[in-house]
Amino acid sequence: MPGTLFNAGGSSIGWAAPAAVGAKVALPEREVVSCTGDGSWMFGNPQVVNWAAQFHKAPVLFIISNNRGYSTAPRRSSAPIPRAMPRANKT
Ligand SMILES: Cc1ncc(C[n+]2csc(CCOP(=O)(O)OP(=O)(O)O)c2C)c(N)n1
Ligand SMILES: [Mg+2]
Repeated sequence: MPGTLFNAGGSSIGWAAPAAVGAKVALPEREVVSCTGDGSWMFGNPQVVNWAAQFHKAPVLFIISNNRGYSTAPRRSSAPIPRAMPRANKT
């Protein structure tokens, strides 16, 4: 549905989870779903996000794609130094 899918407008990881709680506080009658990678989830300070969601009574569904690490960033930036790849991505 138009106007119902949002992102940070750039590549700012960590935005999705707190933004989803903010959206739920603003529009409590709507269902809010947040989709992130596991690295992005950790960047969003999950303890604070979960606390804020409870405090404001703003339940949100978090869907986290867990590949046990950063995949996109190291693949691009550390190609010349393969041993710099995070362990979780060496499997
Ligand atoms: C604020 C911010 N810091 C750092 C980056 C660089 N960065 C781009 S993708 C990424 C890793 C994302 O990890 P994850 O969410 O697990 O997704 P995956 O690459 O594993 O699919 C990082 C650190 C960024 N885009 N924004
Ligand atoms: Mg990941």
